[in-house]
Amino acid sequence: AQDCKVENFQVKQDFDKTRYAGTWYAVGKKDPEGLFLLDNVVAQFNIEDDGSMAATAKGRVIILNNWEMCAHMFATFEESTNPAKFRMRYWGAASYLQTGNDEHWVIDTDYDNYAVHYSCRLLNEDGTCLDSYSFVFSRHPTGLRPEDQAIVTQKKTELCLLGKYRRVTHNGFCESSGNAEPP
Ligand code: AZE
Repeated sequence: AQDCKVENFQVKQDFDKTRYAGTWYAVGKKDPEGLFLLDNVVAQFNIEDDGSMAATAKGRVIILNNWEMCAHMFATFEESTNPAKFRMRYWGAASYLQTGNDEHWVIDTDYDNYAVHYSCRLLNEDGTCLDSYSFVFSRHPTGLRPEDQAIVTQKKTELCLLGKYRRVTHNGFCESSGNAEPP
């Protein structure tokens, strides 16, 4: 019962962005094509005064001529008819970072421990995804609780991405050597 068509992927029912707000540590990720956040990825979701969702994120990146830095990113989210499906406009604190406008789907979350995010950037003719990225988030920097691991594995399978994730390490890179300028 799995055709891997993006339009058939199930997202979180009755997603509640208020309960989603706060800090999430990326503990797993599936990379898209091209430049991407490497590790030490922490996202902070907020609800603005007008009720819309916004976020900031940090993560280690390597840009230009192998310049390693902590990317400080901002995002605003546009809602759709499905409360768990957003359009994310994002940009970097510095101009040489990435800007974009990606899908941002919340596939599953219990709000207190884990979340599975998904974004397809490019569809194939048959409706499957050609270029996607996905984060497994935890409220705990140490990782997922054992009882959440099976759920997350199930969701990876439903996204047709099982085996394509890597662990995201947290070693404090974005807490110290943060905001240097490139040479
Ligand atoms: C996400 C959480 C919500 C806020 C943002 C996120 C994504 C950020 C990127 C950043 C890429 C930066 C690069 C810089 C050179 C989903 C983690 C903004 C995809 C590649």
